[in-house]
Amino acid sequence: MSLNNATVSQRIVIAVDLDYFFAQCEEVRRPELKDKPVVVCVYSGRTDTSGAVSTANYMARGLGVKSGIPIMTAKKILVKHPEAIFLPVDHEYYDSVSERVMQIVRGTSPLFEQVSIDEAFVDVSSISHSDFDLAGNIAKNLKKEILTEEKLTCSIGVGPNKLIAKMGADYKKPDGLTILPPEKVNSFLKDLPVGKLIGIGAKTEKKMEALGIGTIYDLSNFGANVLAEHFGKNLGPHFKRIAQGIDNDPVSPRPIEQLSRIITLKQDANSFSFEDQIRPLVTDLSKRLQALKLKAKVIGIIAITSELKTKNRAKTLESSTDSYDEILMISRTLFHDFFNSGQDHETNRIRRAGIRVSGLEKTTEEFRKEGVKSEQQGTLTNFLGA
Ligand code: TTP
Ligand code: MG
Repeated sequence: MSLNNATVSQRIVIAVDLDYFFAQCEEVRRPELKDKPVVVCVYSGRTDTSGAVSTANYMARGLGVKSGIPIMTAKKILVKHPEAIFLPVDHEYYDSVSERVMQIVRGTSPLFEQVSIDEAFVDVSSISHSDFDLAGNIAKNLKKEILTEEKLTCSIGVGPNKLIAKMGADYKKPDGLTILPPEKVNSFLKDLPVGKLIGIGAKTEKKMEALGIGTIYDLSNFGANVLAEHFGKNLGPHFKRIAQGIDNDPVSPRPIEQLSRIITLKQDANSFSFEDQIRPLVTDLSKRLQALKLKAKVIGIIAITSELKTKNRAKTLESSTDSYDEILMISRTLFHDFFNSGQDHETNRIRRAGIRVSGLEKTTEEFRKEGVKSEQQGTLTNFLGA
């Protein structure tokens, strides 16, 4: 009986996507940017303006700037906006913000899957008791917490699976919340153009248009055989299923691979004179490791030079650690070696410094617990099978 209930209970997935992520991170550390067009760029280095736009804030987007366009084009679009700000990407900083946000999202439920730097799914079926109203409240609280803790807005979709949750998150941006219980899925999907379906790119959309498929509704009613003929025997039926809002892909937690913290130094340095500024990073990392019941096999330092070049050094340990003292001691040695190794001290003058721990392993205590868990599961399976 209870097995039956568990089988039929409603799955509820939350999809979180941070708004204009890189550009919003820039606004957080420089609030004066908020009322200006902000364009974050990947400079290729050939000329001052060669490269592409990584992302832009909504003010710049409103004027026509989009991810992927050449920086030159963005400059032309914003030529009448001398207040517009163009900044280079700062991956280390976005990584550390992302990691803190993901920590908040993961706090909702351990059934958490991070899919990109600014996007994650959480399966909240169990903690919401499969109730969409409760799941909506969980989503609202999550938005509030991310805003309070990190001053960032995000858009959230709540749906019966990952596909619908993700489409809900994309539906209203920025700062959106779209709740799609199963009874609302069909009316939500039907009038949207097929190009809005996750997994249908511009090329496929064009091909579908040629077949007379304009909306998701058209696709959901299209003959599976004809779709298979045009898109292949796997993809054709897959497109039809997603147009019907069907997606059985579970939220699959992935192990955390690394944690890092980085700061901008009070002043550029060419020796390890900033240990006081590094200590809080080590405290933070050591606490995070302990909270996650993980230990690091590799301790590394990140040094970003005055010319914004990122340099990394790392040491692999004999046995993994989560200890503040050990992480600090190794970081200290790595920084000393880093500064002493430069032929010319000028090239090792750094503006930003960070610590990264990787090669993360579960603590023995966690392994033991997992062992017990899987034994219990085994017992349950045997019992049900008997
Ligand atoms: P997205 O979530 O796709 O975009 P976004 O967060 O900037 O904007 P939105 O409000 O629509 O969610 O991507 C996350 C980050 O990934 C983005 O801030 C910058 C980076 N990115 C690129 O560098 N190049 C790209 O073409 C895209 C799409 C994203
Ligand atoms: Mg985003």
